[in-house]
Amino acid sequence: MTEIKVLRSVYEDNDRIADGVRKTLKKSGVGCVNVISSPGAGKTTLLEKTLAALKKEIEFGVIEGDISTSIDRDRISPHCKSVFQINTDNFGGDCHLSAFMIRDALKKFDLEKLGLLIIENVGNLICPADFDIGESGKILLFSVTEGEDKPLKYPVSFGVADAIVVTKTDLVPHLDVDMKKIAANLKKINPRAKLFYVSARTGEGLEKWLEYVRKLSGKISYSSKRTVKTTLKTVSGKSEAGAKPSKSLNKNVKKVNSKTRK
Ligand SMILES: Nc1nc2c(ncn2[C@@H]2O[C@H](COP(=O)(O)OP(=O)(O)OP(=O)(O)O)[C@@H](O)[C@H]2O)c(=O)[nH]1
Ligand SMILES: [Mg+2]
Repeated sequence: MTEIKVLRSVYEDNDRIADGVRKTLKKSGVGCVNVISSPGAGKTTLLEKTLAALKKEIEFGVIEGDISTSIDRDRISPHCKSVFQINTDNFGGDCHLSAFMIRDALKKFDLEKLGLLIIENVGNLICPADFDIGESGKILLFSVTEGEDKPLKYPVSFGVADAIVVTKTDLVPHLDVDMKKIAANLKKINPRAKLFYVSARTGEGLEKWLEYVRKLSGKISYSSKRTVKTTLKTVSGKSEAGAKPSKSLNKNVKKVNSKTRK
């Protein structure tokens, strides 16, 4: 039973610090999103494209989270002056970021100048969803190579997301993936999340995603930690729960599915 007490204490301490982070961000009027996915789903690539497209409009800050290396920070740096790398192996090698890491990292930013702080969490589809880091919204990336069943198998991560970005859609014609099943599973687990289907490689779907990011910048009204989901929904307008993959994507899938059945 001692173990349960320790775990509760870890979460309570984290939540308390996360509330402090949120207060600080709110005071400066900075939106903050926590980007979560399994390793390699395309977080840094999507961020590179997003920053390159919007850096003249929005003053971004980026916190990169990884167990070790500064590879992602170095990829983001050409597009953003304010990037800070957190390596969790300095804190025991955690598979997720914690609120105290963000609290300390905020000291490196001129918050008054920022419009949107983007935090790329450690690549992991389980632990980051359990740790509030003071964000105003969670964005989950899920690549088409991961399998249609993943929303069902990782319901917590998919369930807490305010927006879900299905990535690498350019690969669909080469895969035996059922995009309708993906859409149905996403809707089943999280009917309120805003859905995007994008290819960072070809640019398909990026415009809609960029429009969403524009709306997140600087205008988020923070309330308390667990109600931030509602807050994001408000700034993003009407919920697109259950959005369907684009027509061209469906066409590609049909083509490939009929090929593979032969
Ligand atoms: N075909 C294709 N490949 C992509 C796309 N986006 C990312 N990739 C590739 O996927 C791999 C992983 O991309 P990253 O952006 O590093 O993924 P990540 O989620 O940041 O990875 P971690 O930080 O290690 O968890 C790289 O080889 C990218 O080039 C895409 O839209 N299409
Ligand atoms: Mg990355």
